[in-house]
Amino acid sequence: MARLEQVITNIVDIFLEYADDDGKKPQLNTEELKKVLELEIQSPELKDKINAADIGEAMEMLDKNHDGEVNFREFCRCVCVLARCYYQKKTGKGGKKGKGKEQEGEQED
Ligand SMILES: [Ca+2]
Ligand SMILES: [Ca+2]
Repeated sequence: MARLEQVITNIVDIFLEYADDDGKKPQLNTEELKKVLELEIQSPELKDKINAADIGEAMEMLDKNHDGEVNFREFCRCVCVLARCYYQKKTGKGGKKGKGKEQEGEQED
């Protein structure tokens, strides 16, 4: 499989594996979110970015529609935030505006 395809299928597979809601709409509750952040993110820089130690804070940051769970769309945003964080670290570019407050629908580049 091509590399980008691997990334895409991994994102979907990881989400579904941890969401674990057989039959129902797959969502990550607090416990599931904690697990996925703890087990699937190892690098300290990225762990810093999303505070898995304070899972309430992480949930608040990711749960954009405030239903108490992380759906796939919200999970994708999380991955995107982490990817940008890594990109910035690697290139020193794409400095954040608005002091870490992610704006819904922002598409700049
Ligand atoms: Ca679930
Ligand atoms: Ca939500």
